[in-house]
Amino acid sequence: MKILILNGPNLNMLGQREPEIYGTQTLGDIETLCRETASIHHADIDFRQSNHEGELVTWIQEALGHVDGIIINAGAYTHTSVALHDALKLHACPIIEVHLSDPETREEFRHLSYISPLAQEVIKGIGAAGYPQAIEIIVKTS
Ligand code: CA2
Repeated sequence: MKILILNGPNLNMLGQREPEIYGTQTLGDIETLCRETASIHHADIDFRQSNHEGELVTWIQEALGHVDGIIINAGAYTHTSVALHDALKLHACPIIEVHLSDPETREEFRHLSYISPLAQEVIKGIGAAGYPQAIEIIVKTS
């Protein structure tokens, strides 16, 4: 089983600022957590981060037919990107949307998600723990 885990803009800065919102773990810590969970289930993960919308779109396109599930924390692109929505729509595999914080309890501009209509589940507000939970969901449903 192969799972693509995508992280959007500024998530490479995790652990350096705003720990009260996003926690103290770095993206590297989250990747380690994901690798541990994936290995328990003999799953293979491709963990990536980009600050560029087009690069994320390309990675989603390249994964067509090669992955059994996609986990995405699109960062701020969650609330703006029709391009990510359109790219994800090409996939028939399960898509799980993850957020460290709960965007719906924050500023109004974070309330709209272009990812949610395509997501089998949205996991939010539980910090880094949302990622292994998303892996478990994909493993169980595939
Ligand atoms: O809660 C989440 O996971 C978000 O996807 C994080 C995004 C935000 O735009 C979404 O509304 C919710 C922002 C990630 C920025 O991460 C930073 C980490 C450290 C310092 C500054 C930004």
